[in-house]
Amino acid sequence: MGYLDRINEPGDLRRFQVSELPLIASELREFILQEVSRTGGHLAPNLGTVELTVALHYVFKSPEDKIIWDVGHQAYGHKILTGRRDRFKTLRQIDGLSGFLKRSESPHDIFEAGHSSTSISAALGIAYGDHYKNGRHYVVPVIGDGALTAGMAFEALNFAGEAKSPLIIVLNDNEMSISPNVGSVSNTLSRVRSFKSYNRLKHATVASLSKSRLGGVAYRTLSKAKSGLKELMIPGMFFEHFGLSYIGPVDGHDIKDLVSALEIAKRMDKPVLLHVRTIKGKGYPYAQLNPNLYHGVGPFDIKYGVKPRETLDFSAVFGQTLTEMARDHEDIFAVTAAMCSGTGLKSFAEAFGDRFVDVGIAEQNAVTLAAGMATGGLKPYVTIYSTFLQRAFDQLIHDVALQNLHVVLCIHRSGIVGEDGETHPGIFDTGYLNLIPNFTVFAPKDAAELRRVLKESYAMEGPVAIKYPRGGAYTLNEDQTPLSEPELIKSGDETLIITYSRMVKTALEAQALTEESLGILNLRQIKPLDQAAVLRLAEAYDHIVLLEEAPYQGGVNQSLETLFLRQGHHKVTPINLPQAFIPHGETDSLLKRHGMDPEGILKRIDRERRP
Ligand SMILES: Cc1ncc(C[n+]2csc(CCOP(=O)(O)OP(=O)(O)O)c2C)c(N)n1
Repeated sequence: MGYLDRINEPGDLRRFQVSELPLIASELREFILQEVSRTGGHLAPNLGTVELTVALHYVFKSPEDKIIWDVGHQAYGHKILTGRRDRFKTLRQIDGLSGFLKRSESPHDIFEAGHSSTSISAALGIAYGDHYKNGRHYVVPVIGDGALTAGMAFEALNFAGEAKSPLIIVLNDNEMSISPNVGSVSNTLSRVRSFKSYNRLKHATVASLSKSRLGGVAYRTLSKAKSGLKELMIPGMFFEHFGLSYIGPVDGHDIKDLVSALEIAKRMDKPVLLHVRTIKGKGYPYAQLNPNLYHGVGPFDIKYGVKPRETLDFSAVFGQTLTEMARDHEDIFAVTAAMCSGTGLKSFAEAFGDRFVDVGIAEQNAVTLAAGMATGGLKPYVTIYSTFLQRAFDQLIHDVALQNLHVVLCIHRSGIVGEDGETHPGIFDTGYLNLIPNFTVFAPKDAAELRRVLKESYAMEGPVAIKYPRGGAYTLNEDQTPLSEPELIKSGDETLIITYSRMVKTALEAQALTEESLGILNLRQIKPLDQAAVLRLAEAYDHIVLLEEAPYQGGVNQSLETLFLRQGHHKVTPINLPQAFIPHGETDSLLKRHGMDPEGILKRIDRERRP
């Protein structure tokens, strides 16, 4: 019987000696590697936090003490140690365990996330609640150096000195976001890490202080030393200015040191930041060598590692096209918020390093920075996943649209995204972009149309958004009709399906399954909609099916249904996603669940037609 078989909740872990913890960590690492190789998921972040997870659950009594994982993509070890080992094989599958924290899964999942940099704010709120109820529990946000680049994290740090209950911020510093981390905070952390002699001293101090009952007091005295000495002794002055006592850097793979450092942090009487150095991908050589590639993976063979992707996805088509365009136009800039490879910009970054800007996990900064570029006559292409663009809603309105600036938003992973689940679907972008004046919004049907829209976007005016889904790219046809007009892909008898983006392909697949001839209209420019053209093209049909991979509220279907109902001579059937959070699972299964697969669409048409 292995160690993990004997740990069904964190209390079981605390029955072991500290000297046994490395063995538990090693079993946990192997378990994560085996399971993720079968299910896919976030690998490198989880391999890097194994020892930290064991130490945290050893020192703190969850769930009374609150461990709050930022993003939650590194919390697989936490899931396994908190009673979910048996269900781990269902990770990220439909109706299985979520890849992130879920309050409904376990009382140990204190706060849900998926988007980064929320943990310190949430911890402060939780500490308020604890204090109000006269609790004295530890509140422990665990945040990565990447997540620390976001405005939200800084807003919370600015307030952290006010924490009411004992707050211990654990900084999991692996020098990586998904790509190498960027910016001044990252540079500051490198300087802190490079205090070699200090590290040894501090190392010894942490170890020896932890052995003595007076350790906490002695440490406090050390940290209250006069400022010159303090600068020398405490490289984490940066955090001290935020009213936090700094401990570190501590080797995040040495469990004994971690336990000692956490114990010291517990004894301090003010908010603490514990700086832990970890190695992303630790223990699996492929992942350790290429943590970027192994950040999130599909199923793979442990022996050979992840296979390079053979097919192009829409993000790659975007990246290739923008790189080509940048050769011809020297004013094109690409702006990303920590998602260089995810948004297909790797070759752009290599070819045009001086026109590639990665601002870190800072979507608001990315959008407003692009707005600034546009005022100076540059042509910024801001590339962001749909779900993360939600962070920059006000910047879209206030900084881009209000000034009618020519910023081109390239919105990746629009629509259902699959295994990442409720925090990640890009299903709200049609609704929120529809609300904003001045924006022209395109949702191309395929790779060729994406290329065309990108190329034509260069000469457009005002704010432009182009959105495309996650997954393999394909081309349905090459057409040259003006982009601002809807494209009649095929005419039919009674029923016309009006749709956009990847649902055009789904409509064509539905057509292939039926004898009846369906009309299919590709909207592609979904804002402003050419309503007169839509009405004209729909005139000959009795039944209009509006097919949209987004909720009805605020979507294209809502405005089109109103338009058709006002005309009064059509039967209209809108097919939409529900106004709900879409759980995790494989994309096609989720679309099917919501009747947005070819068979589901035909069934719906049939049902609506029955008298
Ligand atoms: C608001 C937001 N933007 C982008 C992402 C995508 N993302 C997920 S994890 C990650 C890197 C986080 O880096 P860090 O906090 O250092 O954790 P690590 O993965 O290195 O353990 C990014 C950019 C996100 N989750 N949330």
